[in-house]
Amino acid sequence: MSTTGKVIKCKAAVAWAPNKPFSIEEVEVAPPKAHEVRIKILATGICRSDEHVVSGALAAPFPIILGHEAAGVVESVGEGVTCVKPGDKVIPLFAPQCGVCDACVNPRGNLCVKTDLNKIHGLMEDGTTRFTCKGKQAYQFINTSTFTEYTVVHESSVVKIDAVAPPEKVCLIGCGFSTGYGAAVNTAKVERGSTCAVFGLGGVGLSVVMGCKAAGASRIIAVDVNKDKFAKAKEVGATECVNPQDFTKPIEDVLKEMTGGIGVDYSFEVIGRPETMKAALASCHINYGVSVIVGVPPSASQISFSPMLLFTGCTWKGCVFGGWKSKDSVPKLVAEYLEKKFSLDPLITHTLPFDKINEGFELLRTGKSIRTVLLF
Ligand code: PAD
Ligand code: ZN
Ligand code: ZN
Repeated sequence: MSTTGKVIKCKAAVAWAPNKPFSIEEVEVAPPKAHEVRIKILATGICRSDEHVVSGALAAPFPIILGHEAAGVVESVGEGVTCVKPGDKVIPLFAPQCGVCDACVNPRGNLCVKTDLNKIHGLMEDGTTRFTCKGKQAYQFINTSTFTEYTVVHESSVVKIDAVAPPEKVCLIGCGFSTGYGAAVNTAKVERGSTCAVFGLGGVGLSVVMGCKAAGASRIIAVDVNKDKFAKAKEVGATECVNPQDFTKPIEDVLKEMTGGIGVDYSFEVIGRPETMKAALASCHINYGVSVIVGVPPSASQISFSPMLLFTGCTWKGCVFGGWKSKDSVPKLVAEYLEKKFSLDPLITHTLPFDKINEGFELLRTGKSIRTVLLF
């Protein structure tokens, strides 16, 4: 029996309030309106950005259906949608690509105006959402919402991928892998023979390490307070691992010493803390160092730092989704994965049924997982 045009009742993990476990609830998912697409989610990863909303670090409205790193199949499309059709295998795009705004037409840009990342409002373009739970509207999350059996996204936030791609792996191309890898190859433009430092060795940080390695960096110094992350970091390309807690002096001084007093060519903050953002900047070569903020800053945070660091020539920048134009790049990254140009296996430490989502978040909070993939 076709579900096209009808409300679908299905299971979703609803976050009712900050710092509370997810509740698996029956939700009603409305049919897609014009230029929208309803997707059956097949697999979704758990990313620290979801946890930032649960912990309250990243401000968002509640109740909300989180999740943004997924792969699925198109169930139905609204009027006017031509980019995908029912049955297509797809990846939802938390960084949309409308194709016509300033950032989309500029080759240097990728932060489309349709993004919901600046100040998360959790609504579709008409000011409503497609989710109802217990008679209440549940908010959507950064143009995606994937902790649900079905979701609805705008057509600028979905792209078709190769039908043979395994959803339980390529879901990571929807966020963690692409974000980290792209931060190295697109945003920093790491050069062959260079020295890099990567702060934070979660799924995103390890993907930065992979990007630095692919770009030909000769030294990749991996920094984390959890030494259990070091073996995996070395497996994917780190040449040295450092735990800041093993030193009394600041980590930037440790990194300067390790590089003969000059600092690294490229540094990446992949944690989401103002203090480590400053330390990553201060670890760079004072003249031509480039430091990239990848970790999501807490909504209320501010940074004070010596402008001398920028005056002497350092570059401090950030990137969303690794600087990739999402619609153009995600199908290509999936194709490269299928051609075995990179592996996602080292990033996936746990696979759980969707119902065990709270267990998956606990693995992230306790530092035991890199990526947990939830299967429906
Ligand atoms: P994760 O929690 O799996 O990894 C973070 C790592 O940082 C862990 O291994 C921690 O042990 C380590 N860490 C924590 N505190 C420190 C410290 N003081 N010094 C050194 N290491 C420390 O997260 P993730 O890999 O899923 O995400 C990393 C960040 O990237 C997070 O802030 C997330 O929100 C952000 C992100 N940004 C984008 C984007 O588009 N910019 C996309 C996806 C994720
Ligand atoms: Zn993410
Ligand atoms: Zn755009």
